[in-house]
Amino acid sequence: MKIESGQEKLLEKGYSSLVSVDEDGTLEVVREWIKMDFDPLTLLNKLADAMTEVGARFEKMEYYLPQVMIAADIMDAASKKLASKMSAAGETATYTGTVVIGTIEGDIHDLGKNIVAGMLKASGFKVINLGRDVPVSKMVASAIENKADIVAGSALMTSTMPYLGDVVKRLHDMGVRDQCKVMVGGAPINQEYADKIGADAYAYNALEAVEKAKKMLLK
Ligand code: B12
Repeated sequence: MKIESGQEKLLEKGYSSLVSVDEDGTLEVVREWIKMDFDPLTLLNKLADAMTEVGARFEKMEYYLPQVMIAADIMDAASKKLASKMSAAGETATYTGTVVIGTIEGDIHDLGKNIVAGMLKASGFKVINLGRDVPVSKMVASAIENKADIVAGSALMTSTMPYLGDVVKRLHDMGVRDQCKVMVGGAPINQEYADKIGADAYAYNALEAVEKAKKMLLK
């Protein structure tokens, strides 16, 4: 997709505002973006990159936890505003399939998962977002109840990532493993881990999640 220079400037401003934990600056960019009728996914993706940078600075001990929490709140507010624009886009996109998505039990990190959910919705998927700290049993029950094509699980902690494997096991145990695909993601997950637990797909970010979800359902 070609990005015009006006968009590029706004994208950079949005990125630097969120990285500097500047609420007013970030939300002003979001308002301007919506007013200009630019594609909400493009800004959301850029803000996701900014949030990843905030995370990296926290890990390098350049930022303290309160700064991360404020940045997370700003990201949340921005996502909600952009999501309302995306719902409109989702209504006009062709139906692609049903996805049940959640952050797995024990884990409350939901910013990335919500971005993935928003992008899937805007791309035509019916998305059932179960929220965060979702028990394995609930993920599977919801997938069966909604005849989901894909169960998508997010984990941000090494302590919670094994529960994604439990989702695959439970689908097996209930005799429904062949009825839906399992897609996993989150910062500690990689392709190797996804293969190890028997997931059908891993995606590094939300854009890739949409691509892989579409590809899986074409097979
Ligand atoms: C923001 C944040 C928080 C926020 C969460 C706010 C929220 N509503 O989500 C708050 C401050 C509340 C928080 C709390 C905690 N946190 Co925290 N947090 C982070 C931080 C800094 C950034 C995470 C984030 O939002 N990134 C930005 C988003 C956009 O990226 P993302 O989540 O990775 O998502 C992208 C991809 O991964 C992918 N993706 C994500 N999900 C999915 C799902 C699917 C299906 C697919 C395909 C793709 C996909 O697409 C997304 C968009 O591109 C990370 C550090 C880091 N570098 O990740 C630590 C981090 C994850 N937290 C950590 C910890 C330990 C905690 C706490 C236990 C801290 C504490 N002592 O209280 C608690 C968690 C309590 C719990 N039970 O969950 C550790 C985990 C360590 C580990 N290896 O297990 C990290 C790595 C920080 C660290 N180095 O210590 N945290």
